[in-house]
Amino acid sequence: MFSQVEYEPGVLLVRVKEPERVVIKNKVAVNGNIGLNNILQNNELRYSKKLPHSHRKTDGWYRLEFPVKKNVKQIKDLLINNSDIEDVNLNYYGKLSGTPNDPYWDGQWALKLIGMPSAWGLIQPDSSILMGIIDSGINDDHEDFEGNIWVNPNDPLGGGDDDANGYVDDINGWNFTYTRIDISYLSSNGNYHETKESFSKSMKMVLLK
Ligand SMILES: [Ca+2]
Ligand SMILES: [Ca+2]
Repeated sequence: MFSQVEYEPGVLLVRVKEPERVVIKNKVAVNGNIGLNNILQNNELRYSKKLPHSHRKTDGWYRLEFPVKKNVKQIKDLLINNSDIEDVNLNYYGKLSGTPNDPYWDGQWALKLIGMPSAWGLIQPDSSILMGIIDSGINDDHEDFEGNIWVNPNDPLGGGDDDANGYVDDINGWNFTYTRIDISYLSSNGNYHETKESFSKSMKMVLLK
């Protein structure tokens, strides 16, 4: 998730309409029309650089640098109306935003309290990471958990402790409160513990209770 919050002062990213004809070089649009060169010179273009491209359709982009005191939004409007120019953009800074698109986000007060949005920007999804969750159980029908709950490959259901770790059929985790495999969700106060959902997209959860 990215949000556009600011842009680089004095800079425009510009694509010429016919890259095989118009080339911006040394502060001049070579083979460009008079109007285009007037815009560049009147606004004191001080540097231009052709951006690397990987395909003919992405050719023709330039980074243009004007004095930072110039209003690049005004220059943008002038350029976009020029017949030699196909597209103009401000150079927006991309900034990671950890705020999810969950419609119930506003009600999950605890996540904001522990600074979860910042953590989301740091976590790299890796399903090989197992994370133990100690809580009051889990609603394993929750759509956010689908495919994200750890499955013990060494102790399938069947009534035996196949992996000999002392817990019979600990296929997703263990309920230490009652010494059994039941890790279903139990809440006496109506609160939902969304931290589990918060991490579940990044790693596999081992459920403990
Ligand atoms: Ca076991
Ligand atoms: Ca078993």
